[in-house]
Amino acid sequence: MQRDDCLFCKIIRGEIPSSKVYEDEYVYAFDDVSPQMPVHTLIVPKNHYDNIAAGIPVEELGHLFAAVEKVADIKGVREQGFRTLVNTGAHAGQTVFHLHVHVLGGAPMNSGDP
Ligand code: D5M
Repeated sequence: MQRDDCLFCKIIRGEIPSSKVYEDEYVYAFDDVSPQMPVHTLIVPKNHYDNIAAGIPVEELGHLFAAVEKVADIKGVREQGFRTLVNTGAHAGQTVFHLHVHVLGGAPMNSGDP
């Protein structure tokens, strides 16, 4: 299920443009509009969940994280390594309330990096 008023649901539906990296039956992946690293891609489930603490079924969660490996391959960061990050709620600084996995890489990261 998607939401009419959700930014990432609109991206999945193609109503807002995005730089697509990968798509399958369960997930859509696109480059972050404000990259924090040379590689910064977001992977979202096609069904809407506000965040990882909003009842996503384990099967969909599996598909979401299975896509991390595919995105890392496509973006060429699998060998060097990369960071995956999921912000949940206010204290974590979540700004878009559609569950998304950040895939960050392309350069060595320090403790202050995202
Ligand atoms: O991260 C939300 C992320 O979503 C943040 O890194 C910017 C990104 N963002 C916001 N709008 C867009 C569009 N339109 N395209 C691509 N990326 C976008 P959070 O974990 O919620 O802080």
